[in-house]
Amino acid sequence: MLTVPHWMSLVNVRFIAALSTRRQMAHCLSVALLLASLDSQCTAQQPVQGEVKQVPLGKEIHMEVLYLPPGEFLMGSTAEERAWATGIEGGATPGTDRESYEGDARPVRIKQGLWMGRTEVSVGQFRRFVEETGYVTDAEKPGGKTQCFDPEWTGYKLTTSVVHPWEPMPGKSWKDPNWAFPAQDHFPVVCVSWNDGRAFCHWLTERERTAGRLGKDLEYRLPTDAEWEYACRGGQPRGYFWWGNELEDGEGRLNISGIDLLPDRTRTWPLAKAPWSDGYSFVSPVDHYGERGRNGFGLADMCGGVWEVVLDHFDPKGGHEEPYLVSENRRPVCRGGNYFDVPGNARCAVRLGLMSDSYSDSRDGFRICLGRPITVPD
Ligand SMILES: [Ca+2]
Repeated sequence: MLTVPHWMSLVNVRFIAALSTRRQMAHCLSVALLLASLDSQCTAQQPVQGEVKQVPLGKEIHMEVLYLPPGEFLMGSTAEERAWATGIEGGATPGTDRESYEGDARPVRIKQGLWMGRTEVSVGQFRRFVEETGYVTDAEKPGGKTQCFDPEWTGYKLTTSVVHPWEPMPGKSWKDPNWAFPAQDHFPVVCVSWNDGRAFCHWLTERERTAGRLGKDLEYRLPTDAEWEYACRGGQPRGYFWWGNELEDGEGRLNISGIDLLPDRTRTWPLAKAPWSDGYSFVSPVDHYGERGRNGFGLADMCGGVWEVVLDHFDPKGGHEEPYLVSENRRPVCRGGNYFDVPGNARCAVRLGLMSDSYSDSRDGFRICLGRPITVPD
């Protein structure tokens, strides 16, 4: 006797009963079995949370992306969290608009699963892109500049004026971000703009399609503002950080402004800071903190490390569920805080707008994702 697939119980029984011949009945059942078999194949191919895909970039350099299922989270922050950010532990400057850019916590749905880069794109990975394409970043173009640390900086003089240590510099780039130490392949790439990040993603998409490993239903791109925050929270609906609200529990998990001496100096970053050493005053290698530095989705350095430029443009009222892309006054959003930031500025909800699509900085890098294609206006 033929076993009727489970889903057949959903089929209109009267329709089956009304079939006039055994032949029609047999045809109906064979179609049903074919559909059931296709369905089970789809189920077998459906990735599961945390599944890892290794993406070869050539010359034995790889990139890891992890699968994030669809889900819902609370995007933004509460008044209580924003007060913490500018308080004694958070250390962010009070009285600015900055925290308001997060918007009040509201439910946001990620409707389609996506694959997210385990780490920020590294110098070694970005080098593969430049080697294959000859790409010239915005900072390297004629007249280009990138914001770098000024080695002459003597620290804030808070009673007289605030002089920041970051200066637009010509002749500096991802190849030489003006560190006081040599750039290394396992550091996150910095001094790259939104344009540069998108160019990397375009290259990777074309490379994977040419190799026959990628169809038209997905593309490598920058994550959207909402996808980034969903990824950062690592499956927790909300919290100041992906591990929760306790700053102390962040020890050994991330690189922010801690009690690390600046190279060749007897001082640390000034102002409020994490009360422990994270081992680095500037960038640390990607995924340096191992399992303890990975969130519930297995993603490393979501908070701290370097700012991550995302696909959306900046709306000061808060991030959007669907990509927010404009044609004029384009200011890409960056997320997650950086090695120089105080804890209050490296929370999951923090978002800032960069000056332009071509702006770059030695505190800013990017992370890629593999997700549904999104059209960006010129
Ligand atoms: Ca980061």
